[in-house]
Amino acid sequence: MGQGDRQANTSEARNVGTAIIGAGMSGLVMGIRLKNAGRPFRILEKAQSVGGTWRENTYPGLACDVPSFFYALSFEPNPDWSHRFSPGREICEYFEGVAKKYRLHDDIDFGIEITDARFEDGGWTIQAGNGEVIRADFLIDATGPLHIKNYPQIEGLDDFEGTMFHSAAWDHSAPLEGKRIGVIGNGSTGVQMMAPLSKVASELTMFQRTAQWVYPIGNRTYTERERKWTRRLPVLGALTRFVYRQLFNRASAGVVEDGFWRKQMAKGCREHLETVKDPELREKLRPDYEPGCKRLVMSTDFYPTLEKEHVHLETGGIDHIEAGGVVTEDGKLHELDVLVLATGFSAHEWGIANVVGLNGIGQKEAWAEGPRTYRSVTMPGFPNFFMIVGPNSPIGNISIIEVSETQTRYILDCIERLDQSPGKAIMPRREAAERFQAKLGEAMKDTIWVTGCSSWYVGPDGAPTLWPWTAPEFHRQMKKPDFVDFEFIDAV
Ligand code: N01
Repeated sequence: MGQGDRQANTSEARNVGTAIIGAGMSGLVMGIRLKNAGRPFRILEKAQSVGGTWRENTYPGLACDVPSFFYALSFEPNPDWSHRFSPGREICEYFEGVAKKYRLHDDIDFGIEITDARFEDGGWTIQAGNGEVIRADFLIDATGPLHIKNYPQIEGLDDFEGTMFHSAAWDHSAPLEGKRIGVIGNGSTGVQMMAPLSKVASELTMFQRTAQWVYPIGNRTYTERERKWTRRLPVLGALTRFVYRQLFNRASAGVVEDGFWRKQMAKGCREHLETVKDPELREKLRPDYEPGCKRLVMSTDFYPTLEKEHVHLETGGIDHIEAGGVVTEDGKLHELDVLVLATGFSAHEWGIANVVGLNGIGQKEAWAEGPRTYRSVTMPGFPNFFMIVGPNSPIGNISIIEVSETQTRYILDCIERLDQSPGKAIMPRREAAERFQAKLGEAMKDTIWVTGCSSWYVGPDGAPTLWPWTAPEFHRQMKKPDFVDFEFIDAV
């Protein structure tokens, strides 16, 4: 688009006040905060419904391995959770219910994919895939880190003649009953689907490249009686949430500092591995790195599933894929009808395709050597731009719901601050962001994530994009924006 066309388009464009990209959990929370504050906003969502990751992922066995009472908004308790770790569909319905309650559907443009946003003429010009140009004073990226599917680079992948799909694009029309099913990948996703698939498959094979530590936490069902009491006495739900929150926030210290919780995590995983009866299988499942270095997998049914007669664990490495199935490095063809790619996400392709800040510098250019933020939420050189669950958010430490609630409150504080400085835009000072990055790098050295493993936590620059401090430290740093670390520039 030429400069002249752009100017003509921006003057005609609708101004939405604040543009939030994505109607997943974070986008909805941001919308609620802005709505409660009486501020104009639109949520721009590429799909036709809300729920983000919980809308996209529908694979068998999908659940959240953070307890449901904690994986819920603090201001929207739900007494009706069916399980300690409720199924994905139930979580999606919960967020659909929240969106409905706050009448957020009136504030969402569905089916609008944002490809490009740039700061110009004191605000953001946002280009949608359908050709529409939107103007906004504030731009909030709520796209999250786990939405771009990672398709494995395996020779012959497209030659497979059976049914093949990524775990986040489950083909529910594909018959599974009595089929020979293969699963590539043994992260949280691959592990969760194994037990349900084993109940329908004639043969089920998991192709494991790197062994995973598995921490055993059972998933119990809440009885109707328990739910009735939680409905009657909301304090019971609040208490359950409080207990899980305390437990998770404390235990998560184990990933950022050595000590009691790290030892407990390791002990739990190692003891659980010893429950595998077959010594050969047990050794195949034994990782050669510290528990917690990769994102911990939680399951009590994975090992028993692998011990079933018709379930196999292949660790020999995949050589190539051909029409009939997967060929491992020993030359053996594993014939398959269905192949599931539980191969995760491109977790380091942050945000939308193109975000351009001051002086025509794009986010990708600014992050050529790895993501650089100020407290995960803002970036120097990008006025009135905010990220929810951006790089170095504590997604490997605490409930992501708590992360979003905290960051959205912080963002609103920044936006409201501008009421006192009309005509200005806010962004962090470069030296404040550099100071934050330096401390981050220093603290990262004590974390479990740098003890020698490969994982999606670690970016291409070799640095984990997680929060290297404890949960209380997150809340301390994010309690209120420290406005001396920000600059207010003319936005007119
Ligand atoms: O993805 P992953 P995921 N050849 O990246 C393998 C969240 N989540 O979808 O370890 C062969 O963890 C790869 O092997 P390796 C949670 O945060 C939450 O499972 O790289 N294998 C690995 O085994 C989680 O961490 C819940 O050697 C290949 C797997 O694919 C995150 O989502 C539930 C390969 C990818 O594992 C991602 O989990 C589910 C190749 N070419 C997910 N390429 C909750 O309950 C990749 N792999 C909240």
